[in-house]
Amino acid sequence: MIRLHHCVSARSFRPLWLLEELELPYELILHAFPPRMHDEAFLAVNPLGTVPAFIDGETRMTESAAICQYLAARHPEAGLDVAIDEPGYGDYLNLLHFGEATLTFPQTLVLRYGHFEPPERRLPQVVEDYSRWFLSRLRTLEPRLASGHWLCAERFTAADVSVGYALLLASHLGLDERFKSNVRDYWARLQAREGFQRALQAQHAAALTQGVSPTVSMASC
Ligand SMILES: N[C@@H](CCC(=O)N[C@@H](CS)C(=O)NCC(=O)O)C(=O)O
Repeated sequence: MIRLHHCVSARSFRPLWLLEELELPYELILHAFPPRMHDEAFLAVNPLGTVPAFIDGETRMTESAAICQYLAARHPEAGLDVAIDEPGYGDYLNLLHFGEATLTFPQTLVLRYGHFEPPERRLPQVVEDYSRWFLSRLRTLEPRLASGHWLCAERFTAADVSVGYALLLASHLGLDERFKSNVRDYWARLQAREGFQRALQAQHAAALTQGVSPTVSMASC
């Protein structure tokens, strides 16, 4: 069975959400954040010490967007993948990776210098600069979302999960108040999905049964 190592609301939420969208069986292992500090044995699973760590038979992966791409491609019948011969294929790959490489990256700096570092090392200027950077990158989605409910291929895909996670993280950072209208509506549509709601419930239940705090830690990314 697929095994996913996860911290509450960390990037491993992407594969968790996709697993729920696909309704696949999986084992969810919750770690307190950061796992490398709380569970030395985890370094044998992922020497980087980061989540996600994803195991499917002989396959081991540690990049959240790549795991989404893998799962969607392995289950094409669900339509969360965009096939190589579909017109939206390039758009799909671009947006899937945009979610992590372009959107989550500046948020990591906001987290670190706004929440994670001890007060004397916090840098409000970095927080504001990278919040703006994130929001300006996000604004590039506005015209795309004016003409469609989802990002590409005229349906919900793994690219929406990838970008959707960046919106979830933004909401934990209070940046959702600065979303423009089309992104705000899109974020509401994403949250209304049954797969998204089931993923939230799964992480909450697993946290409680595995003795991990179910509360979002602002340091968890
Ligand atoms: N690019 C990777 C980043 C993975 C990553 O940095 N995960 C964070 C949580 S969001 C983590 O585990 N940090 C713990 C640490 O750095 O020790 C991905 O998208 O999965």
